[in-house]
Amino acid sequence: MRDAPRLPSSPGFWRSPLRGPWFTSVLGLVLLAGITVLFLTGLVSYAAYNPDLSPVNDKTPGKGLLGFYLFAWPTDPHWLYRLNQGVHVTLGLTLIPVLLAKLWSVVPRLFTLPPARSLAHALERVSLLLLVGGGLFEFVTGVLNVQLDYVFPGSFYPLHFYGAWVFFAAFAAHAALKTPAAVRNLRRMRAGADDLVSPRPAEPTVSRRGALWFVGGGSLLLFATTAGQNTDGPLRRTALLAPHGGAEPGSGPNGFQINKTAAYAGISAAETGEEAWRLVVTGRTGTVRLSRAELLRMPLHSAALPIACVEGWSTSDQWWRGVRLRDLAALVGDGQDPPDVFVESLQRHGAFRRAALRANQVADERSLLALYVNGEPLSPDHGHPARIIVPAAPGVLNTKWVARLTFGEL
Ligand SMILES: Nc1nc2c(c(=O)[nH]1)N[C@H]1C(S)=C(S)[C@@H](COP(=O)(O)O)O[C@H]1N2
Ligand SMILES: [Mo]
Repeated sequence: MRDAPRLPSSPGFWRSPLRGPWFTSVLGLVLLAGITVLFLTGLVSYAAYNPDLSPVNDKTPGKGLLGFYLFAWPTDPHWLYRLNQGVHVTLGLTLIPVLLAKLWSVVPRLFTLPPARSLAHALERVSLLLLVGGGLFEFVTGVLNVQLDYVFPGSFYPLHFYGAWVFFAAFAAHAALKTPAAVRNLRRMRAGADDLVSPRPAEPTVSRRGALWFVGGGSLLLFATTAGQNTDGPLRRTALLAPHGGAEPGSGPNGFQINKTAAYAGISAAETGEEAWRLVVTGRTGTVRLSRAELLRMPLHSAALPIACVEGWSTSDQWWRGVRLRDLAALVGDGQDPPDVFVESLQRHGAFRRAALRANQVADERSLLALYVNGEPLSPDHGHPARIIVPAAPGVLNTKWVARLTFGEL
């Protein structure tokens, strides 16, 4: 081979005949739609924590104006967070092959010399650095959180949240500049002169359409091995990419996914037993302490609600049975128009041992302090003797091993 260019900055170095405006444009338009949905479901997911309600709910304090869009998270439809987070995580994983193929398709541009021809060109390249760096950062932090179960306890949220704004700003600018040309490129299949087209292409081993099928097949495979984590029937076993190594939930009424076990949370049988455990409820008119037996003498109600975790897994609806939160509010003088409530677990350490629920969540008659699930007392790992369950709320607000409810003051 005479004169084979050895440097990635030489135009002839990149030889794949697949590269060209058509291939890059197809992938770019898929990402335009997909990443927009990821950004929106991500923002919604953050709002679902009700972060402006109480500092304990807010994993990114100091967000400032970036919280401009927050709203009171509703309780209807009851599967709202399950759907939103399922879409966010499943779509994010499914887009990985598309993102990688898109980066591969434009990689020659990374090595273009001179690095900057003008100030405008320099600015464009810096924005591309934010785009590529931000995109990789968001996908990597997201996958780590889903797969490794809180590798960065607490700090995942600010990283992923601020990263999303930086990435999406660069993404929006890039989309505004490139979308018109991408749409034109799709219309005319044949590539004209373009810096992505190799000046000395190698023999093709696969057509452009074949390559797209390959990328799409990769996406489909990721989808098929992820989506099952949003069920708890036999389909759950198809979720090969769901977090593993956690507690085996076993079978029977309590046989659905466990996030943190009682042992992990440091909850002992001694403190949850009939003798020791009391629920402390405080409100406008004072404090009452209730044993489990006393709770069981209150009116019990049922609600069919899922657990849906930020990590992207969820259960189908489980039958919870327990005391309505608003009935507990009524015990301490807050029956009419129940206020917000601050929930505390027996657990002494860990980010999820406390949570605040908004008045609309307390008022919903499906919001329970659950004592039973699917007809049996809660198992230790699912929060025995009592846990919170609220329609449409993220799993993190469904506090287990509840010890104290404080109505009104957060
Ligand atoms: N006390 C306490 N409650 C908690 C947690 C926790 O770590 N400690 N984890 C929360 C999270 S993140 C989820 S997704 C749900 C999971 O409930 P499960 O383990 O019963 O499925 O519990 C929530 N309640
Ligand atoms: Mo969770």
